[in-house]
Amino acid sequence: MNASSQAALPKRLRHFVDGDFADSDQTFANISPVDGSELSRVAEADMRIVDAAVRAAKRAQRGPWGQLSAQARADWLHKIADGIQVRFDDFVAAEVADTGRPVSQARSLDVARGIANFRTFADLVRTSHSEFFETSTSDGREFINYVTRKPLGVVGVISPWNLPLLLFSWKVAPALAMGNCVVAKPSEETPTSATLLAEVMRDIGLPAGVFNLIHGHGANAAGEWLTRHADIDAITFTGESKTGSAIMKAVADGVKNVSFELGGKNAAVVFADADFDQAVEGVLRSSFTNAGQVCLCSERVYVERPIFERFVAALKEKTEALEVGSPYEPGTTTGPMISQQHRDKVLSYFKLAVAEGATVVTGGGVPAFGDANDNGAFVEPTIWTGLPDDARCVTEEIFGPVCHVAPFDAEDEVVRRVNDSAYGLAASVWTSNLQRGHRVARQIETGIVWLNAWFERDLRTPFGGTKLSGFGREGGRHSMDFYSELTNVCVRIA
Ligand code: NAD
Ligand code: 6OD
Repeated sequence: MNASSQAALPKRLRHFVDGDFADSDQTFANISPVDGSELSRVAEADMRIVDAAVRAAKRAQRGPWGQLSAQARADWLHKIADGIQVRFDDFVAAEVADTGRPVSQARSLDVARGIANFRTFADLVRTSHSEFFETSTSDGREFINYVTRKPLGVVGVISPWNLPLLLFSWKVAPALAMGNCVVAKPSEETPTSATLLAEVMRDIGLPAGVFNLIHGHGANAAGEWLTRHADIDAITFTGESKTGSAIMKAVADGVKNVSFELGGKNAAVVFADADFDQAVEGVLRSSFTNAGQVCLCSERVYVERPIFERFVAALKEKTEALEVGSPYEPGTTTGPMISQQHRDKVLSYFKLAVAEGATVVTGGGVPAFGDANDNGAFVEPTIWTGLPDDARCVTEEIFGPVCHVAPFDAEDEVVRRVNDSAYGLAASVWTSNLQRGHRVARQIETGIVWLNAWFERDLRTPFGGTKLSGFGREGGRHSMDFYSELTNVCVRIA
């Protein structure tokens, strides 16, 4: 894949409402984070478009989609997955162009997971079963109780830029599988793969109104208007914790269902008995995958003191071997920040770390290329040591290719330090002592703990966070629970 693969991507990105593409007079630029060029113009939804999308979704939900059997909905989800598979390379080109991530990552993670999300929820809904109870009373009457699932209605999906198709489809797929219709807004930074998905929906003939796409910004724009729309029955959101808080306020009056996957300040813990090379490789991945722009990335690394110096030296060597640059250059491992604005935020933490007293082990600056990539949003992968636990760089989510490595002396001490965080999304623990691994994992206050692993996903498991990292769980039956209402039917039989 090279820069010319972008040529096949649409230059005007439009909404998809009631089965048709719809434009807006107002547009905004979709800017390449690789070289600052304009990739496309994107329609900016006004209130009228948001309203039309919600009304179309409601009609479809009360009409054809709401009448379909679970089996028929599952068949549609497989058709969507097939449609993505057919245009696999276009989706890869979209993710690479919008985000600058390596092609290999877009292929093996982003687009592969987009397909898997639709197939997994198709199979789950097809094979799902319900609860059933036989009930007898003391005066001899008998009943059966069973539980049936109904769709929520119209679900608003709002997603971020860091794993565009993966996170968008992670919510659209189960919402549709459970019989809801959807109005979905991708991040304004990464609008292309969602537009291709709308093309797939059109091309496979998905009934009009079942899937609606609106483009636009968040606060006081399409995102917020979606959350405030009276006919939206639930909001499922992935993004920053402070946006989650704003959405929670916006939906409060309507008492709408919400599911939130929010920010993190995740820890990696390396015990001295860990397989050293595996732990270094694991922390390299968990800190620098997607240039640190994965909500699960570890920005806090705690290493048991006997191996601390050796670990920092090994991590430094591997970090300096990362190839930062354009995804269109062979060998690139690490792309840019999503935007100049986000790069400014990350660079402000690079400056703050020094002011807070950090030792910069490696990185801390901006790479120079001597070509158009100097207009991109690149930063150097960075490692710090020497900060106190209450430094802002150790407590606040940065969302860039950066980690702070600190020594620890005892198991209970490191558990306390890991848990001393406003966030609770994920952690990874590296040890060859399995008893300790289980013991520590059970004490960590996060939604997921990986033992000798990182970002390995089984889509049937609950995914979500505690504290500022979120509200509710999605994945497997947890998604089925969120995207449906349960009704108990109680039948007198004797
Ligand atoms: P963001 O919160 O700025 O934006 C996410 C989406 O919300 C965008 O589509 C945006 O337009 C919209 N939005 C913004 N303000 C809104 C408002 N007031 N009302 C309605 N919609 C609004 O997040 P981001 O910068 O795109 O993504 C990065 C953040 O997402 C990081 O904090 C990261 O940790 C988090 N994240 C969490 C998970 C998870 O699973 N927990 C996954 C990925 C990213
Ligand atoms: O793997 C997932 O299902 C998921 N929601 C990952 C989130 C990654 C955050 O950037």
